[in-house]
Amino acid sequence: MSQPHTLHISRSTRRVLESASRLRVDYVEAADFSHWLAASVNTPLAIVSFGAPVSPPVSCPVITLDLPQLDGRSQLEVWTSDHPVTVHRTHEFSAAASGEMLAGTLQLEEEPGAGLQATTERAYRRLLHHVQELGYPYLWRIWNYFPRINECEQGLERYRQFCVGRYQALADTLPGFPGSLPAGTAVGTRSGPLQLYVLAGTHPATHLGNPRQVHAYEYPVHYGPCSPSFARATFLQSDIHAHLFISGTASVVGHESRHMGLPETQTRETVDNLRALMAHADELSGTTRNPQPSRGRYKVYVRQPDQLKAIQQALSIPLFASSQILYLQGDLCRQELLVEIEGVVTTD
Ligand code: 3EB
Repeated sequence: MSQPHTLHISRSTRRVLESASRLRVDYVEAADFSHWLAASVNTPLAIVSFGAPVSPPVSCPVITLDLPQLDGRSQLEVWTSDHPVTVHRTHEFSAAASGEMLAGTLQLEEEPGAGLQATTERAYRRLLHHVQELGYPYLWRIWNYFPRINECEQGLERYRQFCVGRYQALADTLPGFPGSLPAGTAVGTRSGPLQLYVLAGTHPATHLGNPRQVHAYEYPVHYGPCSPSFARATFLQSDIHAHLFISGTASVVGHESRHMGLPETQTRETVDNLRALMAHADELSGTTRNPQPSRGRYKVYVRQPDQLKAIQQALSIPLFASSQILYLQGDLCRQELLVEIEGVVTTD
């Protein structure tokens, strides 16, 4: 008799047979969340709340940010997967893994006298340790939040201290730095600890620059002793869908802030930056986008609530016609910046 037949499936074939898990992000009215969840075929990976309570309680990471929503609504940002989700938790780190992706959050209180630089370095070292240990070493997208971002402490602005701590941890622990840095956001909250939120994967994604801007990780030293460690966008493609994660984008051309004191003009400059970034991503991925991007979910951070109307006015354009926009009050990393826009554009 012949040996029992064993079917060997190559790794590349298996990748096609076992389709990738589908990542989704939705903005859901907090009051409708129970109904929405009951009707959804997907499982939550992470929920970001801007002050609204999350009911029913979920086992996945919940990140509560003190960034008031400005348009009178109370929405949750809900990340889901269509594959089974496994939750991991230690006292400081909480994560949900699904197939080849993981959503994780790490929060650290600033101990009196420690300094934001040291707190940030510690937070990033631990974050990297956890995602590497769980088998998700590739960073796809990172959000950073902490209070009093423009205040000076121990002779250095807190945002710049944050940049030094982040740089020191990542330059030391992230293979391929700075080319492997993902899309990022750093925004000032009204209160709270240092809060990091990350999407990471078992395989790398593609990180992009913006043709209208200098890489943030190559900013001149004038902006702080260590440059900001993030890419302008990250492109993630699987056999079933593609996401473009767009970093916090502001009225910065080259490396200089433009249009001091003019919220509407800053918004238009920001939109020009977004268009350049999306065109660049299309070029690299070889797709031609329809005049309307497929499905956009944008968060707009507004420094001064009384400038909301002017900013909304500037965003009433066809580019956002098939998108959802969440307006949040947050402080931005340069004193003169009045608005910053980040987003996820998804093509199925
Ligand atoms: C800029 O272009 C605006 O330090 O992680 C945007 C997004 C900005 C992320 C960060 C900073 C960060 O430099 C500021």
